Amino acid sequence: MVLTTKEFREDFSKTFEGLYAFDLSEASPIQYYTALGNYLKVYSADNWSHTNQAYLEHQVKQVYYFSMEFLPGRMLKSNLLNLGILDTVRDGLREMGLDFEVIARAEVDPALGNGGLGRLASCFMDSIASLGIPGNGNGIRYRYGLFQQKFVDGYQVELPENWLRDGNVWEVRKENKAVMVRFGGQAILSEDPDGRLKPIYSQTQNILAVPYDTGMIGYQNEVVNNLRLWSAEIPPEEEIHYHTIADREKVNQITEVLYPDDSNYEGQILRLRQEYFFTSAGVQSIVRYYKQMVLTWQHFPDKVAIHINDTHPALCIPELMRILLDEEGLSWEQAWEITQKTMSYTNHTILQEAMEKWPVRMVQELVPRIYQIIEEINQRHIDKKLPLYTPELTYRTTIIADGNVKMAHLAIIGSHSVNGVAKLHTEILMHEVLRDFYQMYPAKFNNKTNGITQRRWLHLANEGLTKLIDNKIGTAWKTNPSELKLFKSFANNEDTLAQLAEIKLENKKQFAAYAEKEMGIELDPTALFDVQIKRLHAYKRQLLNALHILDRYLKIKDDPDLDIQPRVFIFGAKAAPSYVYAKQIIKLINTIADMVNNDPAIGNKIKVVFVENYGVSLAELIIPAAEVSEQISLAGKEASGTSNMKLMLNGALTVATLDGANVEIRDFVGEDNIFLFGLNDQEVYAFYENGTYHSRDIYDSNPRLQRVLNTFIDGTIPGIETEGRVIFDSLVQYNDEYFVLKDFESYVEVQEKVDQLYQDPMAWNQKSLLNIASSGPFSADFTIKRYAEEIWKTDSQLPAIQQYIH
Ligand code: 9GP
Repeated sequence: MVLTTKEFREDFSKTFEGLYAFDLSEASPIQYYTALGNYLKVYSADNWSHTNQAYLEHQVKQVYYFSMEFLPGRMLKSNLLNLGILDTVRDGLREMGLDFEVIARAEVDPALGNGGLGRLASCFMDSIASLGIPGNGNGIRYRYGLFQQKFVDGYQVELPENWLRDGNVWEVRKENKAVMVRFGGQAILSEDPDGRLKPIYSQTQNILAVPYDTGMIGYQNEVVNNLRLWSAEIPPEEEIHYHTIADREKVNQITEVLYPDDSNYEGQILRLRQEYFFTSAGVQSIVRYYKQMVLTWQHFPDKVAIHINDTHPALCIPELMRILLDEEGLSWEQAWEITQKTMSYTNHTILQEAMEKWPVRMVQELVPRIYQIIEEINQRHIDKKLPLYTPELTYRTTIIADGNVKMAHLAIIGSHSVNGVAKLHTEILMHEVLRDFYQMYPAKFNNKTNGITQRRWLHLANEGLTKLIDNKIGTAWKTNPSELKLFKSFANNEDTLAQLAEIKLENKKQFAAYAEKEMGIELDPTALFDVQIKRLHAYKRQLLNALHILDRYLKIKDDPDLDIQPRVFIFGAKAAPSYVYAKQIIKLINTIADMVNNDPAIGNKIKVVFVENYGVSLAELIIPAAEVSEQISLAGKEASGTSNMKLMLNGALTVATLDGANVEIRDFVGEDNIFLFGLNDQEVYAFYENGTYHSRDIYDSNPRLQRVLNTFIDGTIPGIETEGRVIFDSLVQYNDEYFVLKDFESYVEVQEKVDQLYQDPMAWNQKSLLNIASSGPFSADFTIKRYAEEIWKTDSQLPAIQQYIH
């Protein structure tokens, strides 16, 4: 049944009046948006319940994707697109004299994640639903998301991100599905009448976990899956025990904020509390659902796949063990077999500091029964492996070591599958970082290169380009992204290339309008737009980008008439609040921006724009306008990256080290259509091994670089005495951990090549087109197909769901 604009207008007006009881013409954008959201919830309600019904009736296997972070972005447009009514609603609103874009912008972009990891989880939710795979997200409903970033005098300042201020129209509170999560106290094991050891709990703190469900709407396929986010509450029957505000606060705190500052004990224990809270609640609700199917426990892994996204949800493993052992009375062997078959784990980083470990004392204190189970898993692991491997190797793989619980070890031992997120990353895991485990469990290891949803990152974000592609190759790429390669046949078509350029220019103008309005920076849209958008971290080397800008700056200062390709350098990044060095880099880049943007000798030859509060919505504005994609991490450090894929899909040319998924981008697009530079991972490892890297020597022997670096400390860049000195020392005195100086020369060289190519618009546009046409393999649809087939063993249920409708 096709919705007409007339029907839409009538239903929407009714929804609006039902909600607000006043004249539609007097409303604010947020009210229109809320009414539209409510309208859509009703519009899609049948699909949501039919999907649930189909899954339960057919007793299909479902995947539960446990993630501490989700970054869904604004959902209004994507829900409309996926429901197939975007144009109708837009037209209907226009007929009512309302501006859809203004209404869409009223939606808050929930910042329930830090970066790539959380956004990946949301791309996966879109693909899982769009492929008709029975899948659920499981996470935390933080009352405050990742801080709102402001720049004050160039410094990052963090403000609370109150994303729920106006309510959240997409969620449904389900108190009937609440579960209890137990913390602290004691768990004393004692024999029950059947002779089994069971814990007797005393003095525990019981917290009510209340789920808020959000429909994950599949792309025009009538599927609506579920994202379940848990909120912590005082159980009504225990209100009496919470006398003081401080006591009540302790409960609220659990789901108060994403990544509370964990630089102190209180912060750390809170984070661990969050981890157990949402894993316990999620696993309990899965078990409860499973029990409706009246199957024996042995079938559990045939119906349930639990995916552990990074180590944060690794407590799923002892929690499922706890339930099977203590509540369902299974033997250890039975419970362990079921648990291992059910769990799978993705590693997203090789950085040691990001490898979670928790002090034993903390785990014992917070979740005593879970700790007992972890201890036993650990002991059994040792007992089983000691006869097979050397004691050194065996003890390197233990879960408990040096007074800590190592979450990655727990996740690997308790799962049947361990995957990395790009080919190179998986290789590094197998042969370097996790090589002991790879030796023990070679069959567990596999690669699943990340992916992105082309529906949000091309169709919605770049409507101009979408129209062009639709015209040239049809629309099938939206569900079968490999079709994008058909676009290659237009690589020599001058007319298509000219249209491509025009679309890019239009997108650049839109970003320029934003920069002018929000930041007062005037940009020339015909300049080359060069983009680096990702979390701020030393290994991602935003500093290298800054050095390149300064090198250009000095060149122009030396020769103001220099004929150089004008560039706009765009940055978007948040630094973790306690990561001082990253914040100093933000201050540095902001100060460079001020200096360069206001220097009449520089004019439009260089502009630097560091957007405030980078997030999904800003990415949707920046990416379509990008011409150069900066993927310049030190080789071997970036697990995958996903902005590299989004930027390529939108026609940016990649400047890259051979790191993360850049390697596969190179393979698909071909070496002629990417700008590679710098050390490769083997060379980096060789330097580590030989200890032969001396950044000071590079500084001493390269006058050009020396001059650039000296600007940090010689007053050239005003007002960065402290930051400039720290950064200078980190690079020159303390041996430049991420080889910025080593890669500088080849980086600026490759940037010169970028400039040269840009002088030939047809050649540039051709490469841009080839990038777009080669980006199909990076669709999350393919990634998810591989997860579903090879790890989760879940099948698409499209026919079963659609039979309810037809
Ligand atoms: O740093 C990785 C990034 O390379 C990857 O693209 C993303 C999604 O797999 O995960 C990031 N890792 C984390 O955020 C923390 O492990």
